[in-house]
Amino acid sequence: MKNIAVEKVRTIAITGHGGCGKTSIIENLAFKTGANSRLGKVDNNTSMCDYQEDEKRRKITINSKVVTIQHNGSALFIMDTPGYADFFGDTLGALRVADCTLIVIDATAGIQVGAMKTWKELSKKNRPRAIFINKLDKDKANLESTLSSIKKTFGINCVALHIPIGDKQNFKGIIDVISGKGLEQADDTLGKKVEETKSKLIDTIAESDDALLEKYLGGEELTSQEIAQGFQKGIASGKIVPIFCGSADKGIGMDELLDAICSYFPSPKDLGSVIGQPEGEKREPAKDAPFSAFVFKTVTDPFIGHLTFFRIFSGTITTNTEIFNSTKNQKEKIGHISFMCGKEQVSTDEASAGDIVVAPKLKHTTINDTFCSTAKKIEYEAIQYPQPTLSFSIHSKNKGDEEKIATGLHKLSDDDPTLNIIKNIETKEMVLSGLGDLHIDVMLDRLKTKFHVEVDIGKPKVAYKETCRKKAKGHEKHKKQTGGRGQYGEVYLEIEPLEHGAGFQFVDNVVGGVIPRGFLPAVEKGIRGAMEEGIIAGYPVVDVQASVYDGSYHTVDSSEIAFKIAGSKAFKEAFLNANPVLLEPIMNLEVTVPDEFTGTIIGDLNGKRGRVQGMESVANMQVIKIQVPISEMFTYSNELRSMTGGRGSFTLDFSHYEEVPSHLAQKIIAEAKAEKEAARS
Ligand SMILES: Nc1nc2c(ncn2[C@@H]2O[C@H](COP(=O)(O)OP(=O)(O)OP(=O)(O)O)[C@@H](O)[C@H]2O)c(=O)[nH]1
Ligand SMILES: [Mg+2]
Repeated sequence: MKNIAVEKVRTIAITGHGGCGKTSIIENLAFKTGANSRLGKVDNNTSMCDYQEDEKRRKITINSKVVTIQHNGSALFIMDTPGYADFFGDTLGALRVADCTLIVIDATAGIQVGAMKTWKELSKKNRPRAIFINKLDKDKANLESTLSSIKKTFGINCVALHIPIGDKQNFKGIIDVISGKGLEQADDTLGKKVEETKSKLIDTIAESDDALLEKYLGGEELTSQEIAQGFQKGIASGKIVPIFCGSADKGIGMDELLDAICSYFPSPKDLGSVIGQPEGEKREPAKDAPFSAFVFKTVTDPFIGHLTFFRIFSGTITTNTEIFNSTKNQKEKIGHISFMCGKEQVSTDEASAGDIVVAPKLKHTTINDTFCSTAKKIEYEAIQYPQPTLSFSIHSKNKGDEEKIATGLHKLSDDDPTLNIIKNIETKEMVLSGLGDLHIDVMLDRLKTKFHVEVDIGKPKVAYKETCRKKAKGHEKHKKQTGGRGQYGEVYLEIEPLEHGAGFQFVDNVVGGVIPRGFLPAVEKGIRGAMEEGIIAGYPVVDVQASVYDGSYHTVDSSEIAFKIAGSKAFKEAFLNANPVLLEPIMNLEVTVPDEFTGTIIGDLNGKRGRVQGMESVANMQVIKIQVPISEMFTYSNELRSMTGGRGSFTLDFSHYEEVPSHLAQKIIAEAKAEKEAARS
């Protein structure tokens, strides 16, 4: 940001389980710093973040938002993220560009799946994070048990910086153990607690830095400057995770959180140079470095048009400049740039390292693209989005709307990589896949309100996948002579299984020019087409390698289409011989029920092929953690309601793919065949 040094920029994602209070916290921060003139509330639809009609109606965050705040000479780019697993795609985008993530935990519910998920994601690369324990004003709030489960689950390097004065209805303030702010309100007992917490914090700070530890063990006291610097360094390196607390509803702990963000959260400078591709390329987070940025979000809206959100990693950009999209290998003209504040855009003529900005009407850019200067190219690592797990067939309510539906859904999926639309060539059916039924429901709602078309949805379908378990060979000679020019292409190939998640690899093992190089892309296209359509049950094929090792061509009759067909058929033959299997999505299910229902719930889930992973008791409730195939879960909300008289709740979250037991696979394959036959007749 102009006139603000990179050292004073903070880019923060706020994450956590659905309903823990993320949006409410941001509303407080925006109000306290004057970014919003009034205090927005989710409950009465005045939130600046949850501004979309469906967010107001459902009272949840569906898409991430950026709120740009200035406070005491610092620039804060705060990202609100959705807590529901169904919208995790947008959360991943925010995590990718945040320098630090604040994970919010509801003190009445403890650590829930939403918090766990972000933690795991950030742990992969030891990224900086902090924790905020919210809702301390509520009767059921339990700070002590929340703190101990944080230490048990996340580790002892999670240390409290803030401790509350009073609790529940009497919760009235916060003490900052480093600065001692708020201490004047503490009685003796609380004063002792502050001392203990401070000493634990200093122990952790000392342990995170060799030089400090040496001094500390030598019996010397650390100076306040050493404590502050050690704390900041420890957070930046992921060695220390500070814990804050408060109540977004009562506005307690918010000023202290703001101050801590500015004082201790890492700036882009603290995290050092940003690594990209080709190997060895990196950029310094400085305003005068070559420009580079990463696109983590796009929004297409009939009212605001098309906006591209990007985080600048290095350099400075001004309006009306040409930049280079290194992922697409295309130039882009940046006309306007703005900072975002909920839905409001605040134009700027300049933005620089650390900033998150938007640009309208870009022609070639999509999510996951890198921008850089034309003179110095770099490409940053893409966000790995989860695969959709739940699919529905959809049909137009009004005849003739099919084209409009396809266009609308494609536009929605451009902004949401976890939404997939496939038209099944065999059955002519359109299949929409997403991360859960809420995701699909919201998207179909948007199709209606934004694109004015309605669809009927069929039965839920599991997003099965096909793969193979052994090597096998396939051959096809495609030869046709129908009048004039004929068609000729012959392909020999061998397929073999790849590790889970590897996707597809095409290998060219052709020697002696038996298939001219120019025809190999057509062979690959044919194989990819066959994989997309599926072979044993119409589900996409994954994790295989196909190597073409022989074939033949004809100087006159060979064409791309002939090789495409030969490639597709040879692949199908090989796949059928390679011990094909079906894979199904397995979900992490967490069911929270009063103690007395535990036996019933576990019994029921055993019958659903569930595998218990663990149990935890929170107050008088049991949290049962279990892995279960998604195909068993479609009617679970109704079942749980009737088993517990409405006293149970659950969350469902994708875990991994696993092979479908063969007796069930046979049934699925037979059903797919019958469906195909029915579509043909
Ligand atoms: N009593 C109390 N209620 C709170 C507090 N913070 C949030 N709430 C309420 O909890 C509900 C959820 O708050 P949100 O801010 O929408 O939570 P969120 O984490 O943004 O939810 P999602 O975006 O849907 O994941 C709302 O009814 C809030 O008023 C708090 O500190 N105390
Ligand atoms: Mg929210």
